[in-house]
Amino acid sequence: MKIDFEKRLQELTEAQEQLISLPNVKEPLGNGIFSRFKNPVLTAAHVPLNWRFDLNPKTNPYLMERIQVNAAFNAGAIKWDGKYLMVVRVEGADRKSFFAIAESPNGIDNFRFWDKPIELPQTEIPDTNVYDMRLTAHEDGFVYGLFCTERRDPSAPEGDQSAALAQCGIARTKDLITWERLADLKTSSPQQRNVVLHPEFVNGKYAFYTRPQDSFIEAGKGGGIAFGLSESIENAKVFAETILDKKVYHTVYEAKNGQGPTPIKTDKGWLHLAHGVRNTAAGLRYVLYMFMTDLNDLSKVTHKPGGYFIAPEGEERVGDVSNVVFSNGWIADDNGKVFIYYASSDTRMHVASTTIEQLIDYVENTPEDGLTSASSVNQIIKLVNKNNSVKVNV
Ligand code: M1P
Repeated sequence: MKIDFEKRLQELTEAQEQLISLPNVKEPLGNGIFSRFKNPVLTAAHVPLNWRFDLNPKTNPYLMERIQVNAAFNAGAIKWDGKYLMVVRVEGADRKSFFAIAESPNGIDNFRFWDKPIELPQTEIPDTNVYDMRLTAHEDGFVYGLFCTERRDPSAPEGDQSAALAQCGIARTKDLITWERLADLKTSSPQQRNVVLHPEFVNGKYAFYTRPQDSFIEAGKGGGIAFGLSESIENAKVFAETILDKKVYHTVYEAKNGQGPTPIKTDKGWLHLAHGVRNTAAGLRYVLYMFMTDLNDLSKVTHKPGGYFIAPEGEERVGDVSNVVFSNGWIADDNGKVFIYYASSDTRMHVASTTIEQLIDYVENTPEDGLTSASSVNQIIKLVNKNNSVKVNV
């Protein structure tokens, strides 16, 4: 049976155009810290049709998807030539992820992919899978993309086809089109994920946030966000990793945590966004939390609100890996606005907006985790008493 090729192509094109150009709107009210937006900013359905379909009726008479895309998530972000860019983790139906840039004029909707995905050069040992790029515009003049490179564990027995080795891959660019691949980061940890490059030199050295981990999934004894320095970026080595934010019993980061995007410099300190993981009967739950580090001592946490900053909500809770929010990209705009790009359930991208001022207020004035129920009650009673002592007109 023949299909009307032209008609189907037109319908597919119109449906995608409608999705991409849908205006995004802020969710009303919110928590005063940030605002969510109604629509995801990027999904697998945003991926260009000519990456997925053979558009020749002779070789694809049914206009089938020849290359299927499973998800678009965990994007790095940067403002570039006045546009808001995400370097998206696009995952095919074959489970392989790759990087592709999507651009928006306003940061909240109309994200369109560039013509082609990024062609990432390989090291001597090819990557099996790459994901979760963090972008850092470094003061040395390059934009660096640090990402997880995953390969099968060469020491795993033949019967074990899921043992993987995760390490930090490093690439750099000056135009976001041509990327130069550098050697993978060397550390003393058997596995590394969620590694981020600090944007400034520290004592003339490159500074890294790392996440030493014992095995592919478990952070184990190495758990926590660490900080370390490297003389060189071309052959980066961090052998002294100081844990600056560790996992802690009965918190939202008790199982593991990881640095999110590159920290943002403010006059009060460096703002950090990170993810925290805890285990539940329903599996791992990933939330986002924040902290601030000292301007002069980057390994010193000066403020850390208790609990989560963003947790999965509504449809965000469902996807390929449910109950997950993850962020590796945010953009601090010139006017003090901040766009936080976060993925839900390893499936799609969302945006939340706030300001530097609000984030500083949040990290400075939210009570720390008191680590016991009694201390949580105490914090509420203190707030009630404070409120009782002032006359509030509502
Ligand atoms: O599936 C949730 C996340 O799991 C990993 O994060 P972490 O290393 O902290 O466990 C990453 O693979 C990430 O891509 C993924 O979103």
